[in-house]
This record gives sequence, structure tokens and C-alpha cells, in this order.
Amino acid sequence: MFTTLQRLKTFTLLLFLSFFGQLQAQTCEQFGLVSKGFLLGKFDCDVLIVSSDGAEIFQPLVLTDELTPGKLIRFSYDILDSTDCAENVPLINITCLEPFFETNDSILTTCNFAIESTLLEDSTQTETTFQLEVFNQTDFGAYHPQDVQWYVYETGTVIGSTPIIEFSPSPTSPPSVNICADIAISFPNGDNCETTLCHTIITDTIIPQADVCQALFIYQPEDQLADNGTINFYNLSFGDFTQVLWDFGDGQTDTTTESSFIHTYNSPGLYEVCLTLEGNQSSCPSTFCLPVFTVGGSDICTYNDCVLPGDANKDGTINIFDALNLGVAFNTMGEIRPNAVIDPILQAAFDWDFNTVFDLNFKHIDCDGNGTVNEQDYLAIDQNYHSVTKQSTIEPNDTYVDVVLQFPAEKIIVNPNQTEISIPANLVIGNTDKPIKNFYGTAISFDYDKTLIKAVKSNYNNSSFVGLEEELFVREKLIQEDGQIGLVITRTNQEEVNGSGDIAEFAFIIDLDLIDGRSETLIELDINDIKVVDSNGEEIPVNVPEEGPSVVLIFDESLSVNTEDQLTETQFEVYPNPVQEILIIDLAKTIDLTNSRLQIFNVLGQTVLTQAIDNNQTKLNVSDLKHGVYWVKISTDQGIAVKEIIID
Ligand SMILES: [Ca+2]
Ligand SMILES: [Ca+2]
Repeated sequence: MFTTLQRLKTFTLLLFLSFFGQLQAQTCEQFGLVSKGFLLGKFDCDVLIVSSDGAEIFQPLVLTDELTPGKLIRFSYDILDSTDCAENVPLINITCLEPFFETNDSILTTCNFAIESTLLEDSTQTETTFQLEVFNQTDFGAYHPQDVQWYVYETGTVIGSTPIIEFSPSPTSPPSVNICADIAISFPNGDNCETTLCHTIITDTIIPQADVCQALFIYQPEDQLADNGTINFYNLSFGDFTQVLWDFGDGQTDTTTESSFIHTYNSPGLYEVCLTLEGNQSSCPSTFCLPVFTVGGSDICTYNDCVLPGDANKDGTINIFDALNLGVAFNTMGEIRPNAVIDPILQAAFDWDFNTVFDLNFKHIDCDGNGTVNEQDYLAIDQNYHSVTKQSTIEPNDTYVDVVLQFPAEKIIVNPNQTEISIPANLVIGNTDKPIKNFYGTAISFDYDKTLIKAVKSNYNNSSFVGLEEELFVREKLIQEDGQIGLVITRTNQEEVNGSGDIAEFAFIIDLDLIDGRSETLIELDINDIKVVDSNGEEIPVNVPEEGPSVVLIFDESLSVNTEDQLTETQFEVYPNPVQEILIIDLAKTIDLTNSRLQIFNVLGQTVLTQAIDNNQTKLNVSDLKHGVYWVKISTDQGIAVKEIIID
């Protein structure tokens, strides 16, 4: 039996513990959930956890040894059989035997926090999830931090803002990662506490094997706030090794066998630290390296030429012109960027051995940070893309080559029966009298009227002087909501070419319902910028017309067909569509072919083919016609029909 005083004390302790939140399970349902956890407290006593009917649930034996008056302890507990819940264990009680805990005002105002991480059980081999908790070590959790900002120390990526979070490290990370929390709290007496804590989590499950020599270490900044380059190293190596060599990446080495020590860097930054073990085992020597950030978050960019994923020319914006540098550095390899992500955040990276002629390190061109420049790096450009703003054109110069984006004519005839049409515009560089020299790549950005043009598609001209498409890097970026398109075409083998002509076609799909009722409609394009570069990425100045190209669409009633005159769909068929070589026109047997005629028109309304129809099936070889949109018009005594086809 407890004395009244003991009961009172028990109640007081429960009150303290309930502040902590981990032991608030008061119902069966919650009880089942809180089957695992930990207590925190300053106990001058034995602790026993009992059920409401007095049955002992467990006694954490480890406490007995550790309990000394005034000592802070922390222990974990498991409720062994939660099925008891259904019977008679609806409540967790903590029974503290005398002597009892005494509170002390000073501990309530001490800024004494720590971070604990727990690997969650639902982690899989491909993804590990940790629960991270920041807690107050001296007040039973009564004062949880009021303001917590969690971030990955190495990347600055913010990962949460509550005292308890879940975090799944990227599988591409090094095997350990530092998580920091900026913490702020106001105490009842008006004092404030602000601090930053860091905690290392090991993301790989590493199981030491006795017969294997394995170098392994983690590091932690001594004081994240001080940014003073003081780093704690912890040697976690295992196996039978006889010698240890630390290389701190700053020119300093050490052979200490201490399991933990401090190394101070003279200048802050990013360093590659390697630990090598020597020994008699066949798996020795073993070397393990980690990128070590002596400054966390974005502050490291004060000391490192940080990479903004996608900004491959480092001009502070990410757009189609960055893709030109992919061609310049294509297939080059260098250091992998630590903790690489393609989110638009500045990331510290090791320098590569290569720079552009503008002294731009190639690490900026490896947008995804995987150590190789290739087409996959475009993903970061595409994802982090900024609309291009209009650049002023270079003063025209007779020695420069002309680069134009042009429609095939000033006026294009439109058949009012169509619901949509495709209008082409071609990107043309130079001409046979004045070809371009030392050409390596080009990129263009222009705006179009999105209220008239519902889609744009670009096509590289595979017979152009630039080369075969499979040897090139070609990408289109369409921002339909802004009415903007970008296109990059660059070689990738560091070899320049000379030549001239049409290199790409843009097809503008116009919804004719949008311009219904107008006899004429003006389509204008506004060029934001065109760049042409050589194999060094150096710009070759070109003449670009100040006025963007325009075209007038004119509705031609002669192409239109009255409903009464129209052949029904069962009376004719035109296929395949798109067609590459043989176009087949089938007419129903019931149609009188006496005066029948077949015409094909291009988008300019010009007739490109006319012939009589003397058979119910006509086969036409259209492979000689230029690729694009055409209309097939069939005229018979029973009616006429017009059908749009695409020659591919
Ligand atoms: Ca850029
Ligand atoms: Ca890459």
C-alpha cells in the first residue's frame, strides 16, 4: 500500500509525464498504438509501470543501475502484450517508489534540447524512413520547441517544421546525412532560447562482418551556428585493421586511431574526406570517402561556386539557351555532385577538371549532378524553366549571317470547311551566298498568340547541313500558358560544320473556330532571342530581323463546300493519313465518274496536282511532294468533298 504522500507524488509524476505526450494513451485503442516509446525524466527512484489494476507491466531494469539522485535518465519501453488491452489494462500508470523526484526551477528554463531518430519499421530496401524528434531534455517535455525548422545540413532542403517529422533520405545520398533543426522557444519566465542542433542518420543498413575490413565514418559539424569549420569525425570502421589514414581533403592527414576526434578546417567549404584502413586481411586496404560540408545549408555557397540545377550557363535564369552548353560539354565526365537533386536550389559541388572558354566550370553543365553531361541533364532545365524575356537585337552588320524564322508566304489560303489547319514556319540560317561558318548549335525562343494558336510543334529538318538528328541534341520547350516556345539544336561531338539553309520547321495548329467569321486573320510571331554558337559555346553574332514574321490567313470560299453538294462519308474515303508514299482515294460504285476530278492543294491554296478520276479506286504516289498539310478535293456530278491530309 502506498502512503497518501506517495500517492500524491505518483500523481505529480504522471502529470509531468503526461506533458511529454508519449504516455497519454488512456483508451484501449490508443494503448495499442502506443506500444513502443520512451520516457524522459529525472528520477530519484525506481520506476515501475503497472496497469490500472496494479499488475506489473514491466520494470525497466536498466534504470536501477543508472539511477542516482538528480541524474537525468532516458529509457525506452515496450509494452509486451497489447492484447491485455482487451482484458484489463486500459491505463498506463507509472509508480514511483520513494524517494521521489524534486523539481527545480532552473531546469525549466534550460535550453537543453536533443534530437532522436528512429528507423521506422515500414522502411523497405529501396526507401528508408526515419522518425526524427527534437525534445527538451530537462523539463519532461513540458516545453516542446515552439518553432522548429528542420533541414538537411548538406543541401539546405527544408524537411519539416513540427517537433516530430518523418524523413526519407534520397537513395542517392552518401550513406550518412546530417539533419539539423533550428529551434526557438519562449519560457514562462520570459526567457528565450534559440539553438541549432544537428544529428547524423546512417541511411544504409551496415552490418559489420568479422572477416571483412571495412572503412566507415560519419561526421557532424561541431557548431552549425558558428560556421567555423570545426568538424567531429567518428570512425565506425570494423574488421582487423592495423593502420588508419585520414585524408581531410585540405592537404592535412592524420593516423589517429581514436574513434572520435575534431578536425578544424582553416577555410570553410566542401571537402572530400577519405579514410583508409591497412591490415593483413584480404579486404584491406579499404577506403571510404564522404563529402564533408564545413558549413551547412545555402551558407556554403559563400565558399563554394554552387550549382543551380538547370542553369548550365550560370546567368541566373534557366531556359532553352542553357541547353546549348549541354552540346559544348556533351559526354564529359567529372565529380558526382554530393546529395544531388534537380530542384532549383543552389548546391555545393566539387569542381571538374574542365572549364568553358568563359571560365565556367563544367560542374554547372552537369545539371542532374550524376557526373556525366548528357541528354538527361535537360530534365533539370525543363523542370526549372523560366520564360524567356525579350532581348534587344544585335545591330545588323553586313558581315553577319542572316537567321530568319519565316512563313512560306505572306498570305495563306484557308478552306473554311476545316476546323483546324497547320501553318508552317521555317528556321533558316544563312544562304548559299553567305553560309555560316563554325556552326555548332543554335537556340531560339519566340512568343505566339495563344488565343489563335492552340499548339505548336517543331521538327528538325533531317536533311539540313547541321547533321543527322540521331547525332544531335534537339529539344523543344513549349509553354502553352505563356504562348512561348523554345527550340535547341546542337551538335554533340565537338565538331563544327559550315553550311546554310532550312534547319527546322514549326507547325502552328490554328483552331479555325477561334477566328470564325473573320475573312482575314493576322498571325504574328515575336522573337525573344536567337543564339548561334561555336563548339566552345562562344556566340557567333547573326542578323535577326527586328520585326518577327507574320502571315495573313485568308478564307477562300471556293474551297468551301455547301452541305447539299457534299459527298457523304460513305461515298468516299482517303487513306492512309498521314501518308508517306501511296495515297488511296476510294469512291463508292454508285458515283458517276464521267466528270469527276481530283485536285490536291497546298496550304497556300496552290494546286499541286490535278487529274481525272477514271476508276473507283485511285492510287497516287505523293512521295515527291514536300512534307506538310494538303487538301484533297474530289469533284463529281453527285457532289464534291474536301479532305485534309498530311504528307509525312
Ligand atoms: Ca541560364
Ligand atoms: Ca548529368
